[in-house]
Amino acid sequence: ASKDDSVTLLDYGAGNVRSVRNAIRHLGFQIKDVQTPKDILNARRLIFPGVGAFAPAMDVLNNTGMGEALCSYIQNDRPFLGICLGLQLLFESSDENGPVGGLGMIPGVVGRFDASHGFRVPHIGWNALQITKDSEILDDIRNRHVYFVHSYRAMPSNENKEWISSTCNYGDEFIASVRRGNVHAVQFHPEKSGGKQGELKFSFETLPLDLEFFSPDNLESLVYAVESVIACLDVRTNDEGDLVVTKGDQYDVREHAEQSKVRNLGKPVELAGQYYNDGADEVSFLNITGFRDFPLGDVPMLQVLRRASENVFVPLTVGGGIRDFTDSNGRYYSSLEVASEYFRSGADKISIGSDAVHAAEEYLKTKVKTGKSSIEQISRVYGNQAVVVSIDPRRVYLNDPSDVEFKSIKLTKPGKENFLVQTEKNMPGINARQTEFCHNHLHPGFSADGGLLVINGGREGRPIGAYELAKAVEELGAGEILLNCIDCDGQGKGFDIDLVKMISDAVSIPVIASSGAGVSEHFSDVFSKTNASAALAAGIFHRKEMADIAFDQPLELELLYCETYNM
Ligand code: 1PR
Repeated sequence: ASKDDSVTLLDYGAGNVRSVRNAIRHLGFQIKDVQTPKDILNARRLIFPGVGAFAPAMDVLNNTGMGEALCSYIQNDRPFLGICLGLQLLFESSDENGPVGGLGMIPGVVGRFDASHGFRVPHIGWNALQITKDSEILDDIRNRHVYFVHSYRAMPSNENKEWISSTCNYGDEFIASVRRGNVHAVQFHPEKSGGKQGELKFSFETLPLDLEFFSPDNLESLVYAVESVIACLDVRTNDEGDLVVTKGDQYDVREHAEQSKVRNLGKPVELAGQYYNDGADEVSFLNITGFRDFPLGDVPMLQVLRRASENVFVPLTVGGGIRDFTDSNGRYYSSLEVASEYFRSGADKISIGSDAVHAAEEYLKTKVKTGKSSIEQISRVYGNQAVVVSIDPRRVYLNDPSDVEFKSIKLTKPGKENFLVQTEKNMPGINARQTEFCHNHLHPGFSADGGLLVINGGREGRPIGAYELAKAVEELGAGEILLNCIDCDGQGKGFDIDLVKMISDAVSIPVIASSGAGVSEHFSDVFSKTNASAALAAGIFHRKEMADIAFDQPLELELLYCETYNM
């Protein structure tokens, strides 16, 4: 493609189109933004990376006249690529907060995945396609997996079969891509399907342009796991005022020597790029002091995201400080506004920690969904799949499970090494009442994992169990749970299998196991013994061990993929 070729992008401002922008620019194309419906009609080729939920997207298309322009553009068989919601909107209607009418170009209703098949909803992660029709854009995808993130899907039927170019199986067989003439749309994210399989060449001649988003040179890497390995960067401002990647031991990020300085492991953008190149399936940034600083005031964090998304072509999650906030001038920001800024800066998903605990406590107390919590507000606009809840549980040992009202579990490996009772000394900020609680209930057999949830980076304990919290946030609309474990964090001794099992069995949304990875077996262990969908690690990456182990041992994980996926 020649450099003066341009691509028109329909970005209605609802979310992260940055990754698509970056991928297009990466190829040397210029982007023209749609400002008016006329720009659609005049486009030489149009990309529509629909983001967010169906109803708000249709509202924008209807209210601006862009929907009408889009229909006539497509009816005239002009070069078009829809991505994700950009595919779904072509159908007649969607059940997402609906029924809501769509553009009506393709017969069919977009419905929610049926969780009763035992598959977790949303469908987040890598999957293979069954290609049913020749389509240049799929040429390079034939033998590899691509990245999906969605709760709703369109199903093949007699009425729409002439459109379908590939399907995918996730409990149901659903439409992965459509093609008619010059009109293409895909449910997966080509711009996020890089990573350890090598880069994805997304040939798109009819546009006509060659979207070589990525170029695969290592076919060996096609053998890989459906479970994702996520590299996590805990980010905070150090005492000198620089935004640095840090990493704690059981959430304590200060050096023990060197006058208690915040550990500085490097620059966030550089490290994210490095972990992407090493083959991470996803990258997460957690702004660990976001609870006390206003994240929109934290411009460097937004810049980190913007810059990271220029070179990282796998999903990016960002967390820290997502809550309603009033700044020093009295200006009120809703959690939705805070999240929107993160999405605009390059996040594909946002992660809520402390505020989710408050929302769950309120919900468990009143049993009323007010629609006002951050989880509800953000998932309504951006979809459940964009909302991760990060849980920070700390073990509490019990004499008897009936000592607490929370669900507790019997440890599979009780023993001396498990008596990691936190005291105020090694866990600053846990208040006296809770410390006493731990001592009084110390017993070898039982652990109420997450009997106390902590918020504000471990500085405040809350009396709610990890199990109760997970169930509540699922009901409120979270699409994924990031399950940390303070006791295991930074220890390198393996994930808390008992905890991960309890939570991943309790909910039907995907659970990311986090904290404790030290060697590659820890990943296969957590995938084989629990229903975790992904595993997140930090220290192992920082110690530069990861590139040599988990990513380069796909075969072991492939077996797990067969076992767990072909249920
Ligand atoms: O509460 O919405 O502002 O979000 C704050 C976020 O920051 C939460 O997701 C919370 O988990 C996180 N956080 C707060 N304080 C710390 C800390 O370390 N002092 N870090 C912290 C959480 C946990 C994982 C870590 C894994 C894997 N870090 O992200 O990376 O435990 O580590 P490992 O593989 O080295 O064992 P809010």
